[in-house]
Amino acid sequence: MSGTFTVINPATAQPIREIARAGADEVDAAIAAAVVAQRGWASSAPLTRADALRRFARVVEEHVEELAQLEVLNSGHPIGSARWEASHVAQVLNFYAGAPERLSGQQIPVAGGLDVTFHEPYGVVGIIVPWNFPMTIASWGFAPALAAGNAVVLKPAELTPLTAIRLGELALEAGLPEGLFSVVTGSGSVVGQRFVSHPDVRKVVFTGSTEVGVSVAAGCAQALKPVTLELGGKSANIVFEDADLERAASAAPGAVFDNAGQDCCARSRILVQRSVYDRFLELLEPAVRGFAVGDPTLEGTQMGPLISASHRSTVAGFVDGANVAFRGSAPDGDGFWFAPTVVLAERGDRIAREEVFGPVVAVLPFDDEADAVALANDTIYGLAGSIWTENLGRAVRVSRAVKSGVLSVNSHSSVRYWTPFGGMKASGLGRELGPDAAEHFTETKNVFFATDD
Ligand code: TXE
Repeated sequence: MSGTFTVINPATAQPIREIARAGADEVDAAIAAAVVAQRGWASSAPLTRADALRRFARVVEEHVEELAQLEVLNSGHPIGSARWEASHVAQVLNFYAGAPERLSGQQIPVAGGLDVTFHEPYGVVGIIVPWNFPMTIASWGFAPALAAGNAVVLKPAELTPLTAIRLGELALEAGLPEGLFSVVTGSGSVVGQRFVSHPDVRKVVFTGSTEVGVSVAAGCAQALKPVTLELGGKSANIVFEDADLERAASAAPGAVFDNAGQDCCARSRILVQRSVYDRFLELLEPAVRGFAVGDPTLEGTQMGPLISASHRSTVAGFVDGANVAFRGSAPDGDGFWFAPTVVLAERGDRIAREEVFGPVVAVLPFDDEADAVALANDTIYGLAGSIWTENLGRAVRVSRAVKSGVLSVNSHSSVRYWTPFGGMKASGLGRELGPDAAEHFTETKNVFFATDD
């Protein structure tokens, strides 16, 4: 071990626990154990793997409240959101528990024999997770990876390791073989990098900043190892003049302030057609002021604190000098609080282009449909987005024209575990979740059996 690090409750700024900082030797030991466990796991019957994942899902279900309380403590997520997240992990496990028996190959017509394909697991998969949704993002990787016959080594973010550690313990309680799913705590530059460089880790899944994602991808390229990247976003919430403005305005705060804006899918740019711009802002203001920010342990809380003091300074830096239209409220006690903030922005402003990852939204006017599409696409990112209109043809045209991986019309939904999720452009590579995710953790093997004597 290379010492420990302290985990802090972001709502109180108080230390919670010391966590071991793994060195390269511990990472290598976890990978070696994973190699051994994976052989047995991959050769077990599909039903055996399915049953094991269903048991894991059941054990997680039985611990939803405990996991949720841990997430409130470690990440400051409101208790209602944290319960949803813990239940979501169980649902993701249940969904991919159906995969082992469904990973069918093909039989392809050939002359002189029989040609079949197999979906072979990679072996050991390394999953690197950020601090914003510690449990859910981890499960999007480990559930389909395990279902496809891989072993998993998981690295949580230093700021938020507690639920991942607990999930590792619950996997063992559920009867998953020792070493099959290991949680290794420590720094990105040691543990995460070792996943990238270790020859026995055959695929890497990374969620985090675009900058680190690019370096992880470069390392994986050196080792010729596939990588899935879920990176940043600057998603547009496009409100046309023919939209139901009341609904659009009342839904807008949740779409950006949920998880205090620390959400890769946050609709952090609201683009409003100029003819309804003033009216929309009038409707938005009470919705923002009414957003319940406070103690995350309380049932009615909609938004908790930011994750750390240093992240709060970064977020505050975006608002310095910006044209703030109005703000919601936040507690002033200890903890990394930041009030929801609405900024009137110009195209080209830093606040309109860069990911803030905090409860700050930039509102910009647009002229017509073509202008809305151009403005929505005027970003290096392409993760999510929403389109508010009562015109069906426009909804179809604009949703095809916006270059984002996950769009929603007259709603802000982004994540359903049974539909694909992921970004275009600088928002990432590859897709998670949905019907094909387990297959993404396999390589196709083609075998020709000669039948002619
Ligand atoms: O991310 P990092 P951070 C954005 C967001 C946020 C900023 C920084 O704007 O403010 O990134 O967040 C591990 N090799 N997003 O610092 O550094 C690290 O330990 C391998 C957006 O948390 O990218 C952690 O487990 N791994 C994003 C994970 O990578 C490394 C979500 C993410 O850390 C590593 C998170 C390395 N060299 C942040 N360096 C979104 N949009 O969802 C670090 N890590």
